[in-house]
Amino acid sequence: MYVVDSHTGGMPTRVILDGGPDLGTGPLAERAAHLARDHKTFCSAVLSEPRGKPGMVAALLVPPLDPTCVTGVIYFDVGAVLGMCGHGTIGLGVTLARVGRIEPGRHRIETPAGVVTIDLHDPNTVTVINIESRLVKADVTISTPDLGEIIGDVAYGGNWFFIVDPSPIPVLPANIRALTDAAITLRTHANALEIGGERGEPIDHVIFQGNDPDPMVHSRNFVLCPDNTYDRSPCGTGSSARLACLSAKGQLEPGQEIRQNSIIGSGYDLSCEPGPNGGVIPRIRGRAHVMAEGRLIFEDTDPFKSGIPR
Ligand code: PYC
Repeated sequence: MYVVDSHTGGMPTRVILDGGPDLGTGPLAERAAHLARDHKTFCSAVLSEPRGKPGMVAALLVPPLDPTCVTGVIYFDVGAVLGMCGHGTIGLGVTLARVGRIEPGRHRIETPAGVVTIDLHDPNTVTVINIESRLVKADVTISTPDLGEIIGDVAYGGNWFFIVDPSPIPVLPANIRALTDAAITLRTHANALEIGGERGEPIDHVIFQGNDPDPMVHSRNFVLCPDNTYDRSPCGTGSSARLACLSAKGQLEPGQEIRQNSIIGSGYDLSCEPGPNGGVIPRIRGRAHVMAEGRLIFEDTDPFKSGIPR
């Protein structure tokens, strides 16, 4: 299996250029469901330790249905197959350039959530123009014995988010453990209460918004991912969902650019335009760096060839 590893603002992406399972030729959402249902061992082998690392997202390249797309891609972390991944798409753009598959300029990429566009500005800088993102339900109250009453927004940005602003816990690196525990508790309660998408889609990510010490930065976030690790980047799909909330509440003008930092201080430049269905079309500009290129080997005699069970 041939892979290239990159990181986007500290968040790792492993692009699988060949050696993945055959998922057929159907719509990408069907192929993603097939991956989630029938290839759990493959997902764990690629991303769990010892071959993978906590937080890592894989980008499995597949043939696109839409011939105008440079590739199709299915993203997954060790907990779930994702509809879309913003940091992964920035990493994918930089990786495709590195292996000589794209030049600077505009390219289309097919994902299970829809076709996204990237602008590759230079070998490390990519703008993602994401699928239409939307606020689904504003000011939803969730009560938990540990956290009390928490108010947040349900929003979609290619994945399903519960966004809490302001965070009940300061968004500081020293609080990553406490933020992780609180976010897992909230997601568990949200899903038990069936607070999610319009068609019953469960919440897969939780965001806590806080202030950033830099006055030029709009806010700093903590994002819990499906694998129960936190996003080292400000989360591209989460930032998209957040843009949809700010825009719906009249707190962001079309085209207005804001800087969003992650809990570790890496950042995206964000803006959005109105979308055709009442949501917004987000633009996410960030930087990625390729770190490694190689073949993953899974020896039959290796007791951890499927990864260390979680
Ligand atoms: O950047 O959209 C994102 C993302 C999703 C999960 C991890 N990163």
